[in-house]
Amino acid sequence: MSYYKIDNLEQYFKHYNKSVREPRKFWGKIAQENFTWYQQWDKVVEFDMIEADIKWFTEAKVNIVKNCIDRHLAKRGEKTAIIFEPNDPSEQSLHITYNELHEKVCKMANILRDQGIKKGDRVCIYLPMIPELAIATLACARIGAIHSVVFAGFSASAVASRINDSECKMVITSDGGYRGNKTIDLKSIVDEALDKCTCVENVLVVKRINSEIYMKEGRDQWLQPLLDAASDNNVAEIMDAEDPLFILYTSGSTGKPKGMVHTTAGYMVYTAYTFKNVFSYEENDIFWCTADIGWITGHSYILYGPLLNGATTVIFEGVPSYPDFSRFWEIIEKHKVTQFYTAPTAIRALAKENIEYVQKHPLSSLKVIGSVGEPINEEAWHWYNDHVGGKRCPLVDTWWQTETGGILISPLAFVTPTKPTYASLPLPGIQAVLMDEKRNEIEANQTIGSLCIKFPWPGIARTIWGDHQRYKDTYFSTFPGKYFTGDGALRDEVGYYRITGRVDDVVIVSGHNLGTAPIEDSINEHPAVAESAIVGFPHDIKGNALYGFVTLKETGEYRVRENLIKEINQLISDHIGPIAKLDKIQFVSSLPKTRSGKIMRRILRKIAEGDFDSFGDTSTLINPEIIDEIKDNKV
Ligand code: 7RM
Repeated sequence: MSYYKIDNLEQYFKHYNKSVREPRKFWGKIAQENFTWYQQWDKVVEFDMIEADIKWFTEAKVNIVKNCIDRHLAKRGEKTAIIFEPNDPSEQSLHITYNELHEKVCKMANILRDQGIKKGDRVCIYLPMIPELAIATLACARIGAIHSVVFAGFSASAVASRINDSECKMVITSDGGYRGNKTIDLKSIVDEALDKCTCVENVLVVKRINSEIYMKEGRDQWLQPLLDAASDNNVAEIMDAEDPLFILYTSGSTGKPKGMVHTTAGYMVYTAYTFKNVFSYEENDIFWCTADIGWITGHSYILYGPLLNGATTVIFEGVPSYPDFSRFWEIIEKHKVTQFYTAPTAIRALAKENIEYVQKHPLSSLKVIGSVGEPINEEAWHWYNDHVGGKRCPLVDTWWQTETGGILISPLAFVTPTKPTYASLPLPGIQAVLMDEKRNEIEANQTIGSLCIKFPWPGIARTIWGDHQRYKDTYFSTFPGKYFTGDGALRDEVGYYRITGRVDDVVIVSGHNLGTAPIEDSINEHPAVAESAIVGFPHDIKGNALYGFVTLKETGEYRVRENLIKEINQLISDHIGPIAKLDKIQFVSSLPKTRSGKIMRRILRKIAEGDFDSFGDTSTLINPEIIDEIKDNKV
């Protein structure tokens, strides 16, 4: 019997139970039967959940790109691997076959080696959603270089800190990119970032928008001439199962972004398995995930998961609103997309527009629709289910994190009955538990708790780049011996999970996880600002938006509030990116603080949400009188 594909609910429970009772047999069999290995593993899993040491498939030798591309060539060489849909619908879309992808990745891999990139070196990829982004990423993995893809919306200082943290030797970027009716000047952002970096030796530049750009002598090279001269004959690097595959930065509640490290074999097995089952993938399906490859969702479900299964995956360069709000629906119709995977923020934005945008496109090719990134509210769930899924496609609400590598809790299409706003049941191998404030496991259903996972799964991130202690502290110390997700969840009477949101100080704005601390840090740089506290509040389109409470220094110079608000948002844009700009700013005379000097964000959150009913226990405040002032002047 194969464990790779689950066909019905009864089988799900069978596989789930097997995965708990005999995890080694379960994952060993899946790994053995569905991938190409140079050498078998010694042990399926070894772990210490106190020290946060986790290893899967030790001693095994493998290359993930051989599994994504080469092994499909005999059977699927002429099959489309990637459909590229450009920003502008009048530009031709591209169909890249597995044979062509192989050739392109091999050439790119040879260029990287020629430029001195070796196994274990870090390469920063800062590209728009064009085929070269996929090709560069896979080329790194082919030669064992660790890719660090940075989303092309990040500012120069955010790029610089990511490059420096992992000491990247190379940056791969483009002259620019198209996004709706705008162009973005990626190369100049890289130039500015590199003023603050000494580790980068080479910059390779893809031509996309044909803009005039600065090329630094001895550092920057156009990619095309190198590709023209490159051989397509490339021998993949033989990797250890636990060699790092990539670093992907995610914001935390405090301090600098965390460089989550994913390793080769476990990530490969887990993304392939979850892709296959959650989306019920079958040969000849056309899979479209609208995320950017710069996020984990794009890594796992645009690139690795689909390609490992020999699927056809869509890469879309543009935005849902350009040239108009029918763009997504037009693409589904045009390419006969069978699985469509997007975020609640996009659904809410599109649901606000005229229903004709969606109605004028037959979406009959669709079989499965998916959601990811934040809790999907009931209204959005029904709109998506009724108008996009036509009430006939299962809607899979997939809960997971950058740290988890792949989907952990989700319905399996055509297997798990769906329930609005519920991510439903944990996948096989995922031992989810809810914990109460006393750190005890909650046995009963119909309760809310902190969501933890008590046994490792193959896709879990292994460490934070350069800071294993922080990894341990962040994920394994709150509930010793368990992986703490940072999310709260409710479990219903049949064991379905509903994710309620972050229990720490991260706000999800339009699906982007934003740590409030770094935003506060950048505001506080303004000469007029004394202190600030940022919280999220519910927003129709973005899911959450940011509300900043700011105290000013008593210099009396900054009387023009409008200018101050602009300057504050500019600082945020420069440091983090425009996505982190504040929707509301309120100047206050002081912030509610506890005796130990901690800002009581709980109260600010309530005020920002407009909930003045009860502020809970305020006895530890040194300045309780401030609550009324803040409340009365809410913006
Ligand atoms: C994949 C991704 C992770 C955080 C996570 C949650 C929230 C993600 C859902 C969700 C409710 C969902 N990685 N989240 N998916 N909340 N329902 N289906 O988003 O690292 O960027 O974010 O996102 O809070 O902890 S991420």
